[in-house]
Amino acid sequence: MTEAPTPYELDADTMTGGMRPIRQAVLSIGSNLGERMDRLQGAVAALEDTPEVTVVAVSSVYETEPVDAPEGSGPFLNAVVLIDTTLTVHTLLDRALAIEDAFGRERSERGAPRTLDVDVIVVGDRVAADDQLTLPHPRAHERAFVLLPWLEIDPEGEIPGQGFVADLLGGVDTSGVAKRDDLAILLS
Ligand code: PH2
Ligand code: MG
Ligand code: MG
Repeated sequence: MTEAPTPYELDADTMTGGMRPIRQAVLSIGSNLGERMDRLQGAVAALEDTPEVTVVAVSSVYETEPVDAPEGSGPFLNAVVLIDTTLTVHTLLDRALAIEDAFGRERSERGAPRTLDVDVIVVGDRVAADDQLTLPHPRAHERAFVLLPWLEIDPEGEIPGQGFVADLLGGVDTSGVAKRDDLAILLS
């Protein structure tokens, strides 16, 4: 006999109205073109202004060597932002892309220098794959420029299917990631 589906298992991305639970999400922000620090600060301010998003913590700013980027790409400034949100993953992604657009990102070849990149890394324990969005982010677990800032603000951080951030960091090269103590993203 098959079991009856439990009526208590809710899907946070398809349920309607004010019923959606608050989930914690992790965003990676980066810039390697123009006024890099202004872009990161602007991105965080825009997140703070987003309905149904509460910015919980922002990491230090890290200067990072480009990974998987075209020859001659300049260094990035990267940071990680923790948010609480009731948005669906697709609305959150739309918001991330709108923030990129607001800061003048031009969409060209993959890996090309970007004024601002806002990547959704994890949303709660959501695992998803469709044309627009793969969760967790498929490369985050091997990227020191994501893991190191993330660990700083979320020591218990975990990537569903991959493991704890603290453990994953043991398997990646962190030599290209340096904290910039002279820079800071401010919360309003
Ligand atoms: N983003 C990429 C590709 N390479 N390298 C660093 N250091 N930081 C980034 O944010 C980054 C990258 C694609 O989004
Ligand atoms: Mg990216
Ligand atoms: Mg991106």
